[in-house]
Amino acid sequence: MPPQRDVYNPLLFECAWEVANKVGGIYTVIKTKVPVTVQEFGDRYCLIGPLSHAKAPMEVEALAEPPNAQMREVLDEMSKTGIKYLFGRWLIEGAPYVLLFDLGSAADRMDEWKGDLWSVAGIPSPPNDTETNDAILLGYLTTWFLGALAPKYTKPTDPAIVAHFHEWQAGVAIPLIKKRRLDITTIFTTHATLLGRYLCAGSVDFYNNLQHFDVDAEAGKRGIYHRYCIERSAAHCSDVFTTVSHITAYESEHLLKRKPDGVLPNGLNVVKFSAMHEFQNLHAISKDKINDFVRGHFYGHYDFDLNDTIYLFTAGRYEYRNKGVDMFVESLGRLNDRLKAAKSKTTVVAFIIMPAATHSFNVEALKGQAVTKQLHTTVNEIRDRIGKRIYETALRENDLDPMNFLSEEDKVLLKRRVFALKRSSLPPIVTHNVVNDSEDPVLNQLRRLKLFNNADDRVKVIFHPEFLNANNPLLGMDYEEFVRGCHLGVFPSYYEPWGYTPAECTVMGVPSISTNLSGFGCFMDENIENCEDYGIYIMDRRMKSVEESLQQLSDQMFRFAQKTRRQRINQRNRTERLSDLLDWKRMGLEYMKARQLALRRAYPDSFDEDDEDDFDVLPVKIPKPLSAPGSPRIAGQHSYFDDDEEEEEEGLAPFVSRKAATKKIPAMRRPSDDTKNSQAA
Ligand code: G6P
Ligand code: 1S3
Repeated sequence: MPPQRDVYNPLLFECAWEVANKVGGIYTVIKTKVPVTVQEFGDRYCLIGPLSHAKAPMEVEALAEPPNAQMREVLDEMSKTGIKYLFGRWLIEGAPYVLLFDLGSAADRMDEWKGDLWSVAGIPSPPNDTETNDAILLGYLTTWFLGALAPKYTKPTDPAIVAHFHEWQAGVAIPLIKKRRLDITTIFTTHATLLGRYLCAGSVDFYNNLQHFDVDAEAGKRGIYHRYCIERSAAHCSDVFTTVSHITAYESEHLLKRKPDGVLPNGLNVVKFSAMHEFQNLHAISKDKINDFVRGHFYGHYDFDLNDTIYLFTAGRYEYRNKGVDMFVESLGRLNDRLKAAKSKTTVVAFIIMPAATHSFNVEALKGQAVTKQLHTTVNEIRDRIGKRIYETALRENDLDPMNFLSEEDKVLLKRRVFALKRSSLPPIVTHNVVNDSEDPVLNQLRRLKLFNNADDRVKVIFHPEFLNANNPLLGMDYEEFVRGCHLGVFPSYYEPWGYTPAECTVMGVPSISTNLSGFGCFMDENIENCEDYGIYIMDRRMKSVEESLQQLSDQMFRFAQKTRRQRINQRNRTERLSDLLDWKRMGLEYMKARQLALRRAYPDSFDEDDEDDFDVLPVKIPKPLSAPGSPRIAGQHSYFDDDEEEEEEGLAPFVSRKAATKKIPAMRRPSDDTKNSQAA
């Protein structure tokens, strides 16, 4: 008979490599989700991860001991055997408990644990893969901790334990928990598949061949068979297996050979401004800062009107093909041709923010900022001097001759500054000295397309091969500030399980282009009719040829570039109103459902009979949308956990669920960009 536990007040442990340890997107998932999870679990929630001695001191406040006696006892026992850890509060909104294991303190057990992993789960581990070694240490330490904790809760009134693991690096614990039959219910969420990422980065027609890959052989060829085994066993041994989008669910079904039980889309912690126009003001303020940078970067060639300039950008990890940078650059070339042919006065400045290996900033880029800064300072000084002269003269004389106010010295000074603005070269297309300049795919493509920032180019390009931060001497803005100042984010990804970049744009009221191969793009398409009205452009990379997709992308950018300021303002207002859709207050419901399912599978007898009927709407109601009057309404929420036998029988619906298609945010009543009724007017 299955054990009985208090399934209404369980303990929740969430384990990931990126707990208090920023590496990539999973950090954002976990960190932004914490407030809603803490709201639900309070002190019954604890995150588990590896201890990074470099990052943890900035992120975690150490506590003398854990709050409950059971955890204290277990950690004391572990500590006596030499295991080191940091227990404390993660200093983020919600301040959850975190338990970070010092993997080095368990390194002497590595060989024993590797042998055990092979004998209990058949998972091999080569000697020199540090990432896998670390994953094994984290997995064994976590299982040790949870395995010692679980027997301390054995009464039917004791809380059940839910352990939620993210990605293969945290996944080793799952087969161990299963093999050791620990009284813990497990959830595994994968945010991508190892094989999917590798295969897509090559030149494979991935989505049309998903069913046909010889997965073991493909993993072997790429030297990741052992990692693949960890990922696959975590998927198969978990009580509930989930991923972040339908498209990755489809991929997981074929590459990991288990159809996910549910989809847990990524949310954001949406902070609403009290006044609607506030985010528009922030756009204007941030855009001014980008304008300053652009003035400097294009010094000597600053012959375009910033009032008629729009800023496009793409950003993320430098995965040239997976993140669709190849498509972006190619379509910039086409956009340039089209704007020129249309004799457009609009200038497009396109930023590519992706870190590559560099030897710091290049001199030309730095010089541009320096000479314009000098000019600015000189102009301000002269302005002050002229102000004083006018004041003095006006007090004494009736006849003011403005020609007299600029002194000869000031004229000379000004001329010197203006001469410094002359340059023989074109404004650089890259801000840094790239280590592999001649092999860099972005630079090579820009060169091939002759996008050199010539005077007659309507599309100017700036490749910034470093993530942004406010202390950067060139573009001294943090990422959020930069995004707010831009007009359109472009993310034509080929492999993108979710895609936080367009989601972040949306909550900041910045329109974006994503694709129907990204989790975000599919999610928005499922939930909104006429996405484009809301500033959500979705490029078709699934049903169209590469050429057709490129054409569509350059059409979308061209249409956007033709919008008037008023139309852009209207569109931003609509985009921003979609933020409720992406708020964890709503997205978090899917996590609740995953936990409910895990608890029901492990402790079916612990649920009240009456609960059974509620399963379809597990477990709580969708909170009221917070949007301002006139905002789009969320008509319903599709849940992957909805009990739909028909769909179950048919297999996983590829990408878009039939159900979801019927529950969309309605199309705009006024789809045209009518300028008269603008809310921002
Ligand atoms: C915001 C500001 C306006 C400004 C506009 C510029 O809406 O509140 O004052 O005129 O941005 O928009 P644009 O799309 O031209 O950057
Ligand atoms: C993954 O990070 P990535 O950029 O390698 O996880 C993210 C969080 O779930 C997701 O947004 C992204 O699409 C995945 O690819």
